[in-house]
Amino acid sequence: MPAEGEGYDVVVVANRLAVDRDGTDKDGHPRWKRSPGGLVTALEPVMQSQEGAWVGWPGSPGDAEDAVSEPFDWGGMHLVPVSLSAEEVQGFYEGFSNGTLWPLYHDVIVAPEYHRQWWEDYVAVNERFAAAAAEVAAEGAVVWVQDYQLQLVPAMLRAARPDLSIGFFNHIPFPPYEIFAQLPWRRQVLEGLLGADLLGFQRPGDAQNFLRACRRSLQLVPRQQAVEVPAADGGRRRVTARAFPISIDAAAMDELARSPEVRERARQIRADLGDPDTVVLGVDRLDYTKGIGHRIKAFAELLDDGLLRADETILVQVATPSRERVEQYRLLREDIELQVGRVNGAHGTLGHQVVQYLHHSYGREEMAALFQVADVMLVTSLRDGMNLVAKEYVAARHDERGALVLSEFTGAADELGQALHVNPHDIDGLKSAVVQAVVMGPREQRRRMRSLRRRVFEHDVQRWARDFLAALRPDVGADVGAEAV
Ligand code: ADQ
Repeated sequence: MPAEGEGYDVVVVANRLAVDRDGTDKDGHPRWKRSPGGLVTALEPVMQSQEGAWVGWPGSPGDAEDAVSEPFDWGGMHLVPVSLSAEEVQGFYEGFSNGTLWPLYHDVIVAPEYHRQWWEDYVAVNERFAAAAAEVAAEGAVVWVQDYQLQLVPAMLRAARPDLSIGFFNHIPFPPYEIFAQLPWRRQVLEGLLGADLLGFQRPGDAQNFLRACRRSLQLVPRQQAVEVPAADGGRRRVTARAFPISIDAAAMDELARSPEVRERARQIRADLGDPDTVVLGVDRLDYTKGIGHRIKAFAELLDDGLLRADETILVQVATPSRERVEQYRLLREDIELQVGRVNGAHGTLGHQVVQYLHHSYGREEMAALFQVADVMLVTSLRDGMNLVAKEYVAARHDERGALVLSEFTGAADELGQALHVNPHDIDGLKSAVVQAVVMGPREQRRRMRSLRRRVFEHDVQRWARDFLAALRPDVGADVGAEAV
């Protein structure tokens, strides 16, 4: 524990640091830029208004030549890098996190692999994150642990520092017990999570799945969204599990989308696409959970059936490169690229590709422009904790136009009732929804979009952080409120 009066009052522990490496300055020192994504946006104000520290992996192996291992201050935050060796990146990150837990927690869309060495790396790396957090947290601090890579950290941290208030948020689904039960280390994972005071999930169903797993595996009886576990002082401790659906910085997306530069860029993109009648858009990390293949299949069949015309319609599919060293992701990329090639081979003409496939990452401005070009936004995940793309699309549509087709297997579907909900496995149903979206008139678009926008603006990421922290520790939560209003 730090000496009295020292240490940080709020500590975030996440797989990745809040910054990404941005080369080296002229003196050979590492340069950093803020990581994209909502988590940093949501938590930065809390970190700056309190004494805040962020513990995370800087993104390259600790034995790499340009590895960073010393804590440093950046943008009003204290950043604490956790080093991973190349073997640990393989066993903990690519292996147990992305080869075991990710598919297990996403309805076993591909088969999870269970390897004891991966598990050992997961334990060892979780211990390192917990030790780093224990070292920087002030007496009685709030520590907020993020996501499935770090499920053992809450209990490890509590053992070292019983004085802390510990929260945990799971960004991905928590599976039904019948699936979770496959995990050879299911008890250890549940016990790891139960080290927290408050566990946040995306949907109420995820919290219920977790509480059911506690009952089935640990014989703990849930009452009022909580279970009681033995405490270090010999008494009992309550652990609450509730839904806190994550969101986006809606005001920032709205402002960006309204800017003259982004509007101009949207006009230019539409012109570059040949000014088609209908632009259909998909934006995803290239991941097998996102149902990209299902969506391309439905689109291709609509062209085959003559229900969509190749000279009037374009599908733009942006697929961000992701986890490229994991075998399943390499296979997926090959599948999708083959499928795109087939559709373009069958329906393209000289100078016109009916599917525009982009395997790139883009800046925020380009994304905002793309959202404004999209008459129809397709989100067809087979399983998705939340899906922020759906919310970003809505926030970008200040013109109240466009139609959102949204898989019922996303967390976002619980909130976005006025989207066109689909079961992506039902290709005929998906095709009908795409046609309905393409022909939807402006009045209906406006009616639906208004309701969607209301939801996203009232439940933004600032509110998410405030609600979670207020439930964990009202004194800290109140402070977030002050920043966000
Ligand atoms: P992801 O699976 O990564 O997140 P998602 O919620 O859609 O999924 O977030 C992706 C983010 O990356 C969005 O902000 C999106 O705009 C951005 N993005 C995607 N492709 C991009 C590209 N080509 N260029 C630039 N940006 C791009 C996990 C869970 C989700 C959960 C989030 C947050 O799987 O279910 O919603 O965490 O909790």
